[in-house]
Amino acid sequence: MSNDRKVNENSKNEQLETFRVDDEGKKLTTNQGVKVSEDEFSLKAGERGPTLMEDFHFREKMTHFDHERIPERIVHARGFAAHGEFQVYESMKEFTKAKFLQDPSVKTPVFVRFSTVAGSRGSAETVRDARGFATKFYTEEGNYDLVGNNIPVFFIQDAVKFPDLIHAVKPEPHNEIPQAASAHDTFWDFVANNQESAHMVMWTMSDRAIPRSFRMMEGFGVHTFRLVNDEGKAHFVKFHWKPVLGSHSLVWDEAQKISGKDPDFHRRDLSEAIDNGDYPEYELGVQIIKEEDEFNFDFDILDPTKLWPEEDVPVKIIGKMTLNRNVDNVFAETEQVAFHPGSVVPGIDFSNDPLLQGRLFSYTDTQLIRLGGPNFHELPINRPVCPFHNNQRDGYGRQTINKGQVSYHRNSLAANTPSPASEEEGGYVHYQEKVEGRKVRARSKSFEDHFSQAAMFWNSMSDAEKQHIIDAFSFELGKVKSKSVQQQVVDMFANVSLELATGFAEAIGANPPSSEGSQVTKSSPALSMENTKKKPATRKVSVIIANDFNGPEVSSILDSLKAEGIQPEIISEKLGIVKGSDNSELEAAHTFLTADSVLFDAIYAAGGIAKNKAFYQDASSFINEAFLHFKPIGVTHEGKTWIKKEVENSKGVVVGENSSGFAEEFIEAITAHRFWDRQIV
Ligand code: HDE
Repeated sequence: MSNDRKVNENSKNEQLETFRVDDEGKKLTTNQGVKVSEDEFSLKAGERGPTLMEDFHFREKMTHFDHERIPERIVHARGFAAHGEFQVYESMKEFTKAKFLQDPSVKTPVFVRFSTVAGSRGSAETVRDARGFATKFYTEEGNYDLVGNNIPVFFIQDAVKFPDLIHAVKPEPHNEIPQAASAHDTFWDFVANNQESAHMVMWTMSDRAIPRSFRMMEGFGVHTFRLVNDEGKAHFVKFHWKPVLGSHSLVWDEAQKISGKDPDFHRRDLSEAIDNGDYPEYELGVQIIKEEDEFNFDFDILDPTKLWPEEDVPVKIIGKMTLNRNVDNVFAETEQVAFHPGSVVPGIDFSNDPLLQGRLFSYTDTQLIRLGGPNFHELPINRPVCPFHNNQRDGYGRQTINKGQVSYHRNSLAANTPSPASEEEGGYVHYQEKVEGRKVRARSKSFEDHFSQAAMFWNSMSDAEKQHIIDAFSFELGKVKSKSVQQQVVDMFANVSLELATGFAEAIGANPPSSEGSQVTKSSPALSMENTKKKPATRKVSVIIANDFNGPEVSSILDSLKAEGIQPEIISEKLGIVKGSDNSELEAAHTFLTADSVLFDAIYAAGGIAKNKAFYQDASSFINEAFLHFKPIGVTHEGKTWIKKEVENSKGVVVGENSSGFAEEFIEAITAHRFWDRQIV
């Protein structure tokens, strides 16, 4: 590996290191560096007298505090991030000249911020919503931002409608209700009157909108971009992130309860996984379409409400991203990071998707108000790892001290530097797409079909997924007060599926739809999470146990779980040591007061004898709730008496004594994650 590469690989961390400060063990000073002798009492004229203006320490401390908040993001306010690295598997030279996609030995530092869209900064994380999945690649040619979502399509086709969409989904202005939820009149009124939203609404009403973890969801660039190679040849491209653990979801009842029990569920999951060394991994995939094939599809490839079915345009996996470092300070890193879909490097270019074109304006504009001026690129988290030089000067918060008298181009006093770089020298040259047309405010005819892909999505779902979608519509529209809006939505979604629209019309007491329903029969198996990868690793199992448990057998079962990367956590009568029959010890991390069934992927009722009879009741309702959420349940020894008969004989409930056989079967059940057919019978 050459020295240059090594510099790139380490440089973001090294660069951030110069800004990281550890205050522990240091003397307290003012921001001017003057040591402070007293920090509990302001300066007064006499012990009972008025405070004095000359107390510079008080004034500085209070002023800084008064200005601690910055405006939260207008969308995606609630987010969490991590550092990591990206490596390409094989050179992408055939398609792009982007340097970070050429050499498998190059590790490019990345920073990824995940978010919900609608909620404000303090809102719960397991709400029904799309998730942001924004990646900043600190490449040696400058920063490249892939600012995507966990859903491959969007609600609208033209950026000019974005303020309307967001006004409709945000809390209603007269009472600021509801927080972080689309289950209200204005959102559904927008949907019914902007029918291009149909496809994305199918995704947000599906289980995709309640992910189990940031580590278990896909990411999509959504728009069509271009890859351009060193001969100037372009291909259309869509970007995908595929989580190595597969994509998995919560169930709606569980998601709502977690919002109260642990509103930080997703950030806790991500940061704990990184702390444990279970680094989240995602493979980067590309779908590529030749320029000459632009019009060979039954949808317009520039339309952001359409995906490219993976069965028609395969996803080529080209590299892997690993998140391996938590942030040190959420404000300085996660909050101050500024993404921009227009941050591209040579070899990656835009398409004419009208949603993308509008985003290219919005992101800089929003940072100006949010980060307070034009120098946000100088914040440590936003700085490129390569040098940057230009004639931009001054503004709020300027950190660079530019030397010399020249700050303009063209000049002779500095030999006309900084000088533009030719394409050969790495200068960014826009792809020379031929464009002609009249100035019109119009929707292309090729953007007019709003329902075929929404129907394809429905057709691709498993029975359980379909039922969850009907339930989600029933919930959301059940919260809508306007009968007219409810009916408009029923009639609209009959164009997607009669079964769907009739299903939720019935639940909300609306009239059945009058339309014929959709004639679309196409499906795309890749869209169903039923077909995703399933792995037991990093799944959390709550082990319910009391004193006198069977020491040797339980510890052997726990060892087998851990060997698969499963994470058992002990719940008992009180925190601290629980003693086994053989005097072996386990440490309880939770009680029924501090933990909740919804916070675990599976339950293992391991037995023992409790002092307090209430323990059995708590254990039984804990297990019952997991059962209703279709989760794997394992029971051994006295644990068998804690469960109801109908639970015992159901799918995904493993009852055993023999530790090796039991462990194997229980691990198999954990790998399956959920047993939906409990619901269908
Ligand atoms: Fe965004 N979006 N967006 N968006 N978006 C923002 O930028 C906008 C869209 C996405 O973690 C804002 O820095 C417009 C699609 C993510 O910091 C703002 C339109 C997709 C994030 C903005 C869209 C996204 C944002 C708010 C319609 C998926 C969070 C704060 C044309 C491909 C990034 C900010 C982070 C954030 C505008 C639509 C993804 C206002 C005008 C489609 C992941 O600039």
